[in-house]
Amino acid sequence: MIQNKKISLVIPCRNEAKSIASLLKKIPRFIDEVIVVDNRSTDDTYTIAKSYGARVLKENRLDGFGIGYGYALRRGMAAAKGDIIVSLDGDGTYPVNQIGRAISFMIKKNLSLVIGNRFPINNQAISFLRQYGVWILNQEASIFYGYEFKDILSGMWLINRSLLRQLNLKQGGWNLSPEIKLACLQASRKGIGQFHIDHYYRDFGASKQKIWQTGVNHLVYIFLRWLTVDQPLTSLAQTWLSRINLRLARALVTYHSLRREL
Ligand SMILES: Nc1nc2c(ncn2[C@@H]2O[C@H](COP(=O)(O)OP(=O)(O)OP(=O)(O)O)[C@@H](O)[C@H]2O)c(=O)[nH]1
Ligand SMILES: [Mg+2]
Repeated sequence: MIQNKKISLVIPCRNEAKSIASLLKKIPRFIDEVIVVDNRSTDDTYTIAKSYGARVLKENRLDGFGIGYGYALRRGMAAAKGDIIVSLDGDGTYPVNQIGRAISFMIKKNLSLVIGNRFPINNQAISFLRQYGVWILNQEASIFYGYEFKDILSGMWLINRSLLRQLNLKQGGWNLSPEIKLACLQASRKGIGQFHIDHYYRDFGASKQKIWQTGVNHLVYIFLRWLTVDQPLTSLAQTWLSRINLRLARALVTYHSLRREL
């Protein structure tokens, strides 16, 4: 609990048996609830997380690329009871010890979403290629959405539960990460803040990331989302279409009533 706000932490995990214990040991006391969402792990992630007192949910769904990151996060966030829901990866690369400061920042500025921003990076914990990829996606999102994203792919964010309930999140794979930020932006532009965080090397376990595949997938997702969901012209076109339909319907009714009068 911080300033009367209940805090939930949601951690998506797949085969993180080697890192989850050291992460769970570091969870600060003000976190009221820890939810680990395990997605088809073949190692001891489930048992270890449970033994450290986390509530562990099992999620089986995977997207077309065999990733269940988004499904797991959506499941965990939906189950969370906190007023503020914090999410971060289970591989120990995000700073558990900076959650408290990020929450204070969120409350003080009255924000609904805080994105943990890893850039400029304080060490070389992310390869140059990945940093450049994130930069390109930041630029893309900023051009289309008019908001200067610093880290559109950050795996750490804090969200107000009432804002979360308004979002219609659909992504099951890696795209949940840009989706949640863009959906929040559309719902509450003034309610978004970015908070600089540290980022660490992955100590154990293999990366599940296929960076070229994921990168292109994000690039296409951001553009298509803008074009088909968020772009103002889309809603304008919908309004015009419904007006045209209405007029066509009226024309038919008038035609029939005039014919009857003849
Ligand atoms: N529940 C669930 N979690 C996943 C899945 N894939 C990855 N994760 C978790 O999502 C978080 C981020 O995955 P990572 O593999 O660290 O991806 P990354 O941070 O982009 O890349 P690396 O740190 O280099 O591996 C970690 O906690 C993973 O365990 C999945 O299919 N289901
Ligand atoms: Mg990672």
